[in-house]
Amino acid sequence: MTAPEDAKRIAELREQIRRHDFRYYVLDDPEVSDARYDALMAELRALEEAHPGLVTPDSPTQRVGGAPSGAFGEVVHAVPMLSLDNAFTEQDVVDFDRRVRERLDVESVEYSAEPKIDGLAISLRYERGKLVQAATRGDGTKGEDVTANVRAIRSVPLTLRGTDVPPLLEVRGEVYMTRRSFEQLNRRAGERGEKTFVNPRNAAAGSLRQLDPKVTASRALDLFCYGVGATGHWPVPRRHSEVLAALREFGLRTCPAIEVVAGVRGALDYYGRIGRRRDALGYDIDGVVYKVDRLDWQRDLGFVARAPRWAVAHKFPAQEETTVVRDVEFQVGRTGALTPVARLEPVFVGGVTVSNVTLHNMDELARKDVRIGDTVVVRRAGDVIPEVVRVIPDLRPKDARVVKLPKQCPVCGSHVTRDEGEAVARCSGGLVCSAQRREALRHFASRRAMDIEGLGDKLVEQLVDAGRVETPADLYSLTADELAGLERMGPKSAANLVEALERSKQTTLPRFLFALGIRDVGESTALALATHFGRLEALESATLDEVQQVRDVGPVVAAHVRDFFDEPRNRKVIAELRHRGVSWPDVAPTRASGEGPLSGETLVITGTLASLTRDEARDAARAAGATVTDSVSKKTTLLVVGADAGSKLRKAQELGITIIDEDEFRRRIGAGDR
Ligand code: I6G
Repeated sequence: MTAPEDAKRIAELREQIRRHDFRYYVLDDPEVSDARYDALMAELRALEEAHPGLVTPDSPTQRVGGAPSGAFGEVVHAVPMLSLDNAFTEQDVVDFDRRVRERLDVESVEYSAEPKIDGLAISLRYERGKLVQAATRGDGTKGEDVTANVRAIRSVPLTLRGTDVPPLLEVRGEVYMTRRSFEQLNRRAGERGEKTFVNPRNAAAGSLRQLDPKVTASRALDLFCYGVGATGHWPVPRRHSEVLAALREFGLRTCPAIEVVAGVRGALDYYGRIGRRRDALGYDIDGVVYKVDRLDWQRDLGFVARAPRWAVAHKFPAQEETTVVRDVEFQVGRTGALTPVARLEPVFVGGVTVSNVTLHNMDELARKDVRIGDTVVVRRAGDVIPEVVRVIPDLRPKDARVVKLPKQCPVCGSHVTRDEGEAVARCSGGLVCSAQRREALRHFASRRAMDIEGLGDKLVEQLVDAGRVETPADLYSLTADELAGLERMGPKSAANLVEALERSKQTTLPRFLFALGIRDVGESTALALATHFGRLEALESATLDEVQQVRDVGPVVAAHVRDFFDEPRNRKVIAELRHRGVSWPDVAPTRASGEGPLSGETLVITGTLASLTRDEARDAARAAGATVTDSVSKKTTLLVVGADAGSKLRKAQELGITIIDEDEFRRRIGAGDR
């Protein structure tokens, strides 16, 4: 090609690449594959190498350029970068809205609502559509010049889109790292023995403040824009939401979750919705921001000190806090497993007060190196159980105590064993140990097991401590009179409990097997055992080899099952339970024939089931003889539908396939009602 043709092609390629960047980063709707995009970039690079005179700083090939700088220069913001007032409660937001309406003397206000990204505030300066400077917030008046590094962020356009770009535009936004990129970065750092980052925000900050832009380029940073600073002669739209729409047209990325909401009700509703989606967003947010949408009203409201009167940040409860470990104690579980539990100085985190946190087992405790007296970071995200994220070594007192595994069970004094290579230590006391008895009884009574309504943890504790109940069979000899004599028990609740005990006697074989609390026999294994053998007697007399024939039962679980039934005390308890009237209908066994209640069915499961995970349901269906597949086709004979089912349900309806709900599915596999 001649030079003029090359110049034309270079311009075309740059234009195409910018368009693809826009579609990918701003619209989230790419038009071409990654491979096609890479090919366009490679072609542009080759042409620019052939014609170095045609290279321009805003070419997509020039994101990472120049040698590492020694330091960051200082930038004075043309318009200061303000801070936001915080609201921590609904009442704070109600008060904010009332102040806004009173000052404006209006009935109701529309707010632009958006997630508050947990990243770093940044200001980008575009002159005649070209990115000329990027600066951190700093103290709000002066920040650091991070232009070279911000150019390396792929979602930041080096040139604004369109023919009508303003001569000057300062854009404000938040640089952040997605959780996925953060995890990848930390995994790689861990593999290389390098220091890892504490959270995505720190990783983003560390990456942006790299002296070598090549390092920043390798760190998958992102940007969401949330407003403007200096705007020169740009005819600024009339509403904040329109400003954001205009920024998107210029090729700048804004958060897709932004909405305009009506009044304080709309704002609080938005807060609730975003809060529920928080974990699914893929990036960390620490609240939502409400801004008066009309810009003339924003001007009327003005500022107090360094914060606008027209905006507020409604914060979520912090998900991480620091506190002190007062002690570490060991709890004994149903199977005798000793679990170290940290007793904490109570701390309010993720919306609740946390005073105890499990440390899982000795390996986990050693990995985190938690000692008594340590200051630790505790995290509680959403409904996830709280955890100790890490110790803060600098705050470790000199007399911090290392936690040792006790030699004796803290409850019954039996010796503690820990097998080679096992993380879990166990009390060897079996049902002699009242903690194991208590846990075994709690499990027996639980909803998914015998479902004895009203037999709560406290009551079990009282009955065990009083020596009244030693085995599950003893529960069925309790009378309303003696129950009514217990603490916090009236005659009515005592009568209700006796009734619940009576009701629980009619059960199913899978529930009964699950309730026995055999080590490693969860709900799905119990179901598989029940459908394989059909009758309890068949399982009781099965050899180790025969138990291993059950789908998904390996040698370890089979040995636990065998050990359980070989123990005379366990057989005695089972006999007593049956003697007291616990019974179930037999299940058609799949063992002999390979046949089961679902033999011949080709089954698909869709949506969320309430009582079984997807894997458990698949295992159970297979154990009942079905062939389980992922997608609905003409071969499918049965569709099991849970909550929020989508296209599979529609397709099955179109094909006229039999559709059953979870309860019917449970009935067909012999698992009984939920
Ligand atoms: O720090 C901020 C984060 C997010 C903001 C902000 C924002 O809007 C979504 N908006 C303003 C006006 C300010 N700081 C000053």
